[in-house]
Amino acid sequence: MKLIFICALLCIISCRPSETKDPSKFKIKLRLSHVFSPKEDLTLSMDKVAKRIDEKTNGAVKILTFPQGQIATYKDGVELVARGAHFISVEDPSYIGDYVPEFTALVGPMLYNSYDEYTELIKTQMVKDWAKKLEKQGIKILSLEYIFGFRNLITDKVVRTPEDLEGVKLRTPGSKLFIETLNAMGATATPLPWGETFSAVQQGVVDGLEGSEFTNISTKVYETGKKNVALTKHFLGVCGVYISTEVWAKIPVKYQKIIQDEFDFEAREMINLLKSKHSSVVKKLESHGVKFNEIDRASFEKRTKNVFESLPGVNLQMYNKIQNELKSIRERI
Ligand code: X3X
Repeated sequence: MKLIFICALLCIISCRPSETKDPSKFKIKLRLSHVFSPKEDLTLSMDKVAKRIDEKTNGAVKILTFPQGQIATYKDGVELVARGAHFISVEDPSYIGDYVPEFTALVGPMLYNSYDEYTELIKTQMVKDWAKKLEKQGIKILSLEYIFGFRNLITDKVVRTPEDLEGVKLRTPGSKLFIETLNAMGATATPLPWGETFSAVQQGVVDGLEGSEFTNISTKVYETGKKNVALTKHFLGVCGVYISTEVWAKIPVKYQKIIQDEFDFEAREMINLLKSKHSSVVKKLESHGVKFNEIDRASFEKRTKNVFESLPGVNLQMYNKIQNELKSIRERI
């Protein structure tokens, strides 16, 4: 908590924009925070976006990137945004779901079969309307598209059914959505920040974790000895990018456009990159001894559907709306 307040104070004191909307006089510094490691694509993407925005605004908009949870992340990062700090939070959409629960439903369990289904869904009027609701709570979405792969279970034992997860402790991020989902799948969810995950796995505090192949390869999860990956694809690993509506309103339109365009452009680049390298990443993981197995999908789907009823503010109506949209998306893509 202390860290959040120091960070908020720093943001308020040192990052005040010049009180002008004249682009030639305007300057702003924004801190961008996430938990990803230096070699992960998301980290590289955020650094590229920050650099290009700096160049294209001739230094007027400086985005200072803080990877690896150096400053506020997860729920705390989103809270800073909602409070109007000069801060950009890059997190799973379930954290903005604390403000508009539809966003938790949007990234609920076992919804998507491909990245494209999700990227088409977020273009719908339904999701645009949710974003407007979120703006009323002080949070503007700059992107919902920073995909980092489907999240699968990574354990010692081979997992095929919910019964195989009985008594298995799995690390998850602290989002209620993740905790409820992993419990519904049959495991015992153990919420921990990413920074504590490796030691928890190595010391046997947890029996495994869940994450994408891209997380596995870039952060060397395979070195923990957890070499069985059950292809549950229970979540699409995705981060949104969030900024305070108040801070956004202070930025001249000319610079807003540059910022928006750069985040949009890089998200598309990252998706294309991930699609093109997924099979080689899988092969590389296999060369490190990682084994992948299919699961009894119907059993996991049956269990996780209840999550759409058990989370605060989330309901089956939202699930059905999403499924309806997905049905028409699947017909046309
Ligand atoms: O809100 C951001 C994501 O949920 C982060 O997921 P997490 O904590 O499992 O971290 C994934 C890693 O790839 C970070 O290095």
